[in-house]
Amino acid sequence: MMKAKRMLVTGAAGGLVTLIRDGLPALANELVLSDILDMGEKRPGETDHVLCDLEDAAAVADLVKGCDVILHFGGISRENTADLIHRINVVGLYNLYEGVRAAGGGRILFASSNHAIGFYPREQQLTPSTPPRPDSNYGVSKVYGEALAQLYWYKYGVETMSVRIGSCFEKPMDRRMMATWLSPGDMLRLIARMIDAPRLGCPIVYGSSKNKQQWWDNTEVAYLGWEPEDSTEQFDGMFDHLPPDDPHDAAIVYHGGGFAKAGHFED
Ligand code: NAI
Ligand code: 15L
Repeated sequence: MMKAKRMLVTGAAGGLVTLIRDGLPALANELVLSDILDMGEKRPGETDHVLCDLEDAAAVADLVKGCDVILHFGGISRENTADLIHRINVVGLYNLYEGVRAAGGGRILFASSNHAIGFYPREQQLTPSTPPRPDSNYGVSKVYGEALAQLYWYKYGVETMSVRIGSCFEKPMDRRMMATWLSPGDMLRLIARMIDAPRLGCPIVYGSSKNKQQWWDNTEVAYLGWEPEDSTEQFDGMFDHLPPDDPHDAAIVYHGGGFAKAGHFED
């Protein structure tokens, strides 16, 4: 397995990176963790911790210098005001891509989200080439990120794997997550495939485990060689005590669940 020479991980104080953190040193010779918040004690295999605000273009440009792999998990991770989402997920992401371009490249994992396609009905199985249909301001920012990734690939040759992550938590927290759950182990194995790929290009990949219910079909990106190994089968029955879902409830009809149902954040 190939290792990154110097891997940067943003959003390192967040929930998702916390879950995979101890698996990251095996993927890189040098590992730099970054966030706007404190990341706690440095653990074995972590080369450096850098506090950095994605809004600070000069600091971001410095941060990405010399990194051949960047796992970009930093940012606003759920619905919020249009202003905050714009500042961090739009301008902050642009700062990151511009930094990478100025530094002469680097392979990026962009943590996109199922909320980029959240307004499709669940009865429709989606593929990576399904056009976006976001369910929130947050989802729109992920569509922007996927588009920025395309621009930087086709115009500047910067490779990105945009992962439309389902629900990456220790375990599913509701019935919907029985379909959307991505195990931390499968996330790590996907990162390893991205580092290993001789030629990555700019794919969109759905991030969910080998769950019984499959809403997303990754056949188009089979060249990555990523096969999820975990499944929510181990949690079967976990939500049986809850009342049955109302099939007409918007939170049940759409892929995006509660994000699709919620009203405008600022009303
Ligand atoms: P999180 O909210 O726990 O972590 C995000 C991190 O970004 C936080 O530690 C936060 O301090 C940092 N951050 C926020 N503003 C920043 C700024 N201005 N500068 C630098 N860092 C800043 O979210 P989580 O769950 O860890 O998600 C990580 C990424 O994956 C996010 O981009 C999220 O949108 C995406 N994602 C996560 C999913 C999941 O199931 N956990 C599902 C789909 C997408
Ligand atoms: C996301 O994009 C969020 O970051 C995460 O907190 C979950 O809400 C997840 O989607 C989901 O859809 O379960």
